[in-house]
Amino acid sequence: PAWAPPAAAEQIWNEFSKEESTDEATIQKSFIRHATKTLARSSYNMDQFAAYQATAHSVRDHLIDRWNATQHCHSVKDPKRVYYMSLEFLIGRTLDNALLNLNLKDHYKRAIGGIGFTIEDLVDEEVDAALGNGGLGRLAACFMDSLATLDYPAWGYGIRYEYGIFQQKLVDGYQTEYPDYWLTFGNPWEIQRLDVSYDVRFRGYVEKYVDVSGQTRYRWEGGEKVVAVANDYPIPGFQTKNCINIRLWSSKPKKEFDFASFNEGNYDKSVEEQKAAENITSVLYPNDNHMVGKVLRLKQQYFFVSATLQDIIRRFKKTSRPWSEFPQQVSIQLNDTHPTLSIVELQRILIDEEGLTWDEAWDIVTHTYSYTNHTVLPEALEKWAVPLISDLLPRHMMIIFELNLYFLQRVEKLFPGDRDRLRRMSVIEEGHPQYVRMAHLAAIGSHHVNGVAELHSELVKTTIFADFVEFFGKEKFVNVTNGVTPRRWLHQANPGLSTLISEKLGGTAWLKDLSQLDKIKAFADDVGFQNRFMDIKYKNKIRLAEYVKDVTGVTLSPDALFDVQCKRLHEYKRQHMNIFGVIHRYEKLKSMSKAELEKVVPRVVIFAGKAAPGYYTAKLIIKLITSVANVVNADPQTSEYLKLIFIPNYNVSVAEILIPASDLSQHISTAGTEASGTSNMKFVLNGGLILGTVDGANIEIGEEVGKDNIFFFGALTAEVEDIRHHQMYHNVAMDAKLQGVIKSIQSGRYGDSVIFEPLLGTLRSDYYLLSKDFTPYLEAMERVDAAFKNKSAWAKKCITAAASMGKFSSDRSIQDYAKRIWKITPVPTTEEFA
Ligand code: TH1
Repeated sequence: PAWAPPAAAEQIWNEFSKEESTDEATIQKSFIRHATKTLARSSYNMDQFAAYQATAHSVRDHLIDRWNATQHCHSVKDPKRVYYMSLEFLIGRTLDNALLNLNLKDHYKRAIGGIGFTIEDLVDEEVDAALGNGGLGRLAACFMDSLATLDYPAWGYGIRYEYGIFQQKLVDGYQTEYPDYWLTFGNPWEIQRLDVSYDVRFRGYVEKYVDVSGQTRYRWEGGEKVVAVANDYPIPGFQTKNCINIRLWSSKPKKEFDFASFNEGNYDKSVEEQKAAENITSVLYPNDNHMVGKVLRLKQQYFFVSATLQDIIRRFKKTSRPWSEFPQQVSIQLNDTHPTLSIVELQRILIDEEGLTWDEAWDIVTHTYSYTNHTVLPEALEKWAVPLISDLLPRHMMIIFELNLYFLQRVEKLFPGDRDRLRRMSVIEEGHPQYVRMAHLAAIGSHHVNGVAELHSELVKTTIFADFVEFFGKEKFVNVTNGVTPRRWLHQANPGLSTLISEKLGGTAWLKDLSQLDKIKAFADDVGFQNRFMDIKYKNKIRLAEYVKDVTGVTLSPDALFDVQCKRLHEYKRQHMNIFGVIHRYEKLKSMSKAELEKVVPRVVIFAGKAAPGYYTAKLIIKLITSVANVVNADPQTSEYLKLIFIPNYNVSVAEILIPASDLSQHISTAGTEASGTSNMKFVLNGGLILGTVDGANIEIGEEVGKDNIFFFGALTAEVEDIRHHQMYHNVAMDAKLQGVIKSIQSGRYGDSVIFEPLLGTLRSDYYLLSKDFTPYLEAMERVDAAFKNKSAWAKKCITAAASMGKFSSDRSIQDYAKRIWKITPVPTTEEFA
């Protein structure tokens, strides 16, 4: 039984657990209390970082009060909850975001100013929480912000990696990786819960036995155990008391120490086990859109799945409901296939530990889970070797074979004698070794499967899950177009524009209902408004230019067109087409007369992004960009007209500077390869235009902003396969302009061209259609240059486009999920809990 305060003490508890007030003196008192007591500093022993820490601890107190109130409220009301399981949460910094969401920014600005620090400086002291690779991880973070803001009873679950995505530095123009140990100076935003811990088993054996009622049953025994410890990350909603939680697990050894072994003098062996356990949550795998079948990654997945399910089940059991009510209380969303073992683990717990029949259990499982697919690229689809799973999770492997058998029996019944269909649909890919196809498992165990943009959701239905649509019916396969949080990506990253919009719309309500942005369209023709809008852009460009000067030493003119492509390096995203385009532009500039040059639109081309450490071609693209940059930026003949920048170590904080400063951003994936993209939404929301292919969410952005306010080019998804086939079997000459670019590289103009041969070699089979799309790409660029020359018309395009972005709030995405998939409703934290 839980402890309750004696009646006489209740008053004291109520009084002293209230959230602190936010007047200047109280904030200052809180800051100094944390500086002196939490950090053991004093006024003559402070620096900017300590001031950041003291501020963070002070803000954390507010977060925790709201966290407590929200969680208390949700325990009492006990609504259906959604759990968002994700191996990645790319949060970035927290201080500024928390201050804005809690509506405390101005209060802290004044209070901290009075103590002798500037809040903007302190914000810059924080290191990013970079527990994700790119779009998928950032999407999870945006979703958490929206769930909190919309008052949904939701928790995120993930892993507390000690090392986030590696830090990227350039050495001689090559990417080099450094460990991202983000916890060096502690993390004020997490609440370590040493009391919330679970054992997680690996390996061992399966025992068959007959229970008291004569039933044959199985239990998983032996092996080794590690402990999962909870760390809670509060996520405050915007202008609501609601504060939700991301629970991140870290691994600890079960036995602190093997004393017997130690006393025998075998020190090494006794710490080995300890090290192995801690290794599990040590590092984030740095591959985006690519599967690497490492055992440690599989261990991470099961570790996180097991701890999460134990936690969810413990919470469910508190209210003593029958198991049949589990799906009415619990909805679990799988962020890609990474947490798919959760489906098997729940089935195992229900039949092996809770004594349900297979069918009872499977019914519960399939009414609990839903799965988001984020890619159809074959190299990204997870498959695990059967021997690997058998060794690490023997009981799970049995259950996978069993559920596959039942599944294939149902397929056989519906499509008798169709052997090839059984082979295609099986969870097991036959071969030596066999593999488990995680996407099939996820689809079979879920009630809904969704893609992340209209086109992608169609591709999901017609490619990887075509057979599954025929079997389950098309209703199971739905679309939920991605979105981004306007709080971080406009209000926080672009305060100038946010203030202008609030002024025009008469308040900040639009930040919780982005469809209201539409009303800004009325000002698109207003020259006064255009000037203010473009002046904000200009100031953002100056801010970026200062940053670029700082990290690269190159000076940029804010009058140039800022053309940005920042995203993970990947051949399908075609950064090489962009750099080839830059080379083409440079060669052309070199051949121009003075008179011709005067008509040119000055351009700054900016790249940023990390390549997976093992992705050779992607790293070579970086080297090409930096090599060309060295030549271009040092050329006095062209320097007024072209600058080329590679910003190192792209992360959320860099994105917050980069995105609001772009005039044009490139989203130029081969049609059908980029599931959605989410930075495309952020760029347009911040008053930039897109140069893009007819792919992913670009298409829906185009529908919203209108065809005059986006620059589309290139082959369509439906044409891609034919083009590839044609290229393969007919002698198709490479695009002449692209040939010119290759000649330029091979001339040695950008250094020894031998190093680029492997990259140029990819153009022989040209899987990503650079040759086909190159001329259309350059033509689209010319349309951009022409449009940019007319300042007023350009401003109108940007304003109209930004004002059309209402659809792409992650609030809309979350409401889609809540209504159509999760069947949950908002539960606001009411006053009696605050
Ligand atoms: C990305 C998709 O590539 C991108 O188009 C999409 O906007 C984003 O997810 C959010 O939906 C993906 N990231 C990953 C990362 C891993 C594996 C697959 C994908 S798909 C590790």
